[in-house]
Amino acid sequence: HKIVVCRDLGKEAMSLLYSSDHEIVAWEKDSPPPRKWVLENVQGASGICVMMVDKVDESLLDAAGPSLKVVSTFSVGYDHFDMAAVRARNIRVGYTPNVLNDAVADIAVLLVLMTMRRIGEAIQIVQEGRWPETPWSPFLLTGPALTKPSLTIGFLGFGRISHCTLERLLAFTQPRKSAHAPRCIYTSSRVRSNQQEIDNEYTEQFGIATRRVEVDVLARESDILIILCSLNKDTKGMVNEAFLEKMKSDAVLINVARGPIVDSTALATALENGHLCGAGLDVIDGEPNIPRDHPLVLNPRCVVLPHVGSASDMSRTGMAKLCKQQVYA
Ligand code: 8YV
Repeated sequence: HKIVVCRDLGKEAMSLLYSSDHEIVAWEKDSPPPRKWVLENVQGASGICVMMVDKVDESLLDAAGPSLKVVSTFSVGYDHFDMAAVRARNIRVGYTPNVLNDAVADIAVLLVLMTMRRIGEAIQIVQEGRWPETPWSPFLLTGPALTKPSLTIGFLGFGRISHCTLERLLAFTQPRKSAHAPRCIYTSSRVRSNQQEIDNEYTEQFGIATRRVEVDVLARESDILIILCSLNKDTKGMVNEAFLEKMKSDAVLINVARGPIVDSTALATALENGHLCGAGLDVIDGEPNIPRDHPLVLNPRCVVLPHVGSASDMSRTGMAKLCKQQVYA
């Protein structure tokens, strides 16, 4: 079989690929291949390994032709796939769940801590040499505490990474069994007839009250609101002006999912008007073309990271191996 690999997947995964009997055509660079290269090389391929930035659309599937059996992406998200086109051709999709749960959950917690404790602003004071003229005062750079009694932790989307994030956050909050224990609320696109049963199981699993709520309850009641859902036509722009207006003024908003779920203009306005304590974004609409004068980059209450959620050595190696395995499977 001919297998086209659209990036250097690292030593381990690449040598596994090359040690097979298949014909490997690889763009062995860190930067994405020109679209022209992809369209020319996928012709007659049985499998293709792609990244988040490589669009899997009609043009790619047409260029590959009827030989194509599987497209495997080096990501857990597959919003870069035209799934209707893929399904219509009976092509299998590979992706990389689980291996990145811990790395992304770590970054979610990091952003919670950074935004609640206003670390972005604090770093700026030191880096810009403003410390000497910033007089110490008792409430300089104070923010909400994770030990706040009855803290409400909200998740927009409650899958594997959310579970890992919640588990970590509970190490910072009031004890699970105390009178002021935190609680968890979440939204889910799946409507289940046994919802109560599922929430009881979650409550048992995490040791705190956990229940599914409607989106506006999530916006209104969360002290920490973490976006961890997939990007699709329903979630695109879901965190808009109306959503942000409902949020508590001392809440933090964290996005470790996909940029377009949040309306950046509405978020910048909300932060400027003091509608929110802060925002932590590992992803942002329009990435990577984010100029340094982007209103969210300029806002001291907003921490913007260049999409590094899964960037631990272990998870990226796991993703590379799984991406390769999915093609072969
Ligand atoms: C990757 C991600 O950095 O897995 C995902 O969906 O967003 C990240 O882990 C990116 O997708 C690399 O292709």
